[in-house]
Amino acid sequence: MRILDATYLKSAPRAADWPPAAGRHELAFCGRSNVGKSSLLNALLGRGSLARVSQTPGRTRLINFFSARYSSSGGSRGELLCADLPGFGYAEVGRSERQLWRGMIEEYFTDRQALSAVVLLFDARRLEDGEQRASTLLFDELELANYLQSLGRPVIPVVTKSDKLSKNERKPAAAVLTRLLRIEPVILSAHSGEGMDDLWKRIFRILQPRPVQVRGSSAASESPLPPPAVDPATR
Ligand SMILES: Nc1nc2c(ncn2[C@@H]2O[C@H](COP(=O)(O)OP(=O)(O)OP(=O)(O)O)[C@@H](O)[C@H]2O)c(=O)[nH]1
Ligand SMILES: [Mg+2]
Repeated sequence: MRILDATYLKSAPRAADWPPAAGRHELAFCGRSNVGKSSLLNALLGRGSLARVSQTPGRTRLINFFSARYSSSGGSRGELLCADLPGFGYAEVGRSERQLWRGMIEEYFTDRQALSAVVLLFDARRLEDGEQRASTLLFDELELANYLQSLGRPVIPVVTKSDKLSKNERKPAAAVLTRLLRIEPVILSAHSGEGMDDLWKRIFRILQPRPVQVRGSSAASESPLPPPAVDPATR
């Protein structure tokens, strides 16, 4: 899997501002504020500072869209879109802003036709102390996973910041999440690069790659292609 180029497209709050998908699949990166969504996106696309990473939680307030052209290990080329979603659970955010977040995210999850998979991030350290503790600490994430599944959106759970756990702690942490979600997560670290290939494999099990759009061709930019197919087996 090789990323040929990756570009920031725009930041958009509502459907009217979303970039046209033009037949491309879209991946969304979603999770608690500061969990590492933007870092994962950068690591996955191999571009250090494409999405803004911050020490300050709640930095990403809008939906940030990116496009990437890739060449798969089999040699086929394609283009996909990525959406870096604003994080939830940031204590400093007031009620009205939280409602804004909810409206923006619900609209995105229900209406974005191109959305083919949601990469949902879980902080490895919240899984360290067993199932019961994790079910409390990760209540919001687990609710969100249920909500996405009720919409028929395929979820790829990711245990991130794995570098914060010892090697012996990683599998048990992932097993806790598997029991809670009944989906096996990918264990990864945006810092060490662990798990990136596994994540790409999971992504491509869901996406059916599309041929590259020819930039500037009227066929690519004007004809609305059918929405990306979703493999029911992966839901
Ligand atoms: N150790 C470690 N730190 C990470 C990893 N991924 C992200 N971080 C750090 O976590 C902090 C937040 O990272 P971001 O990528 O900005 O997180 P985010 O989820 O996009 O945050 P918001 O946009 O504010 O919701 C930064 O200090 C990152 O360097 C990781 O895999 N390992
Ligand atoms: Mg971010």
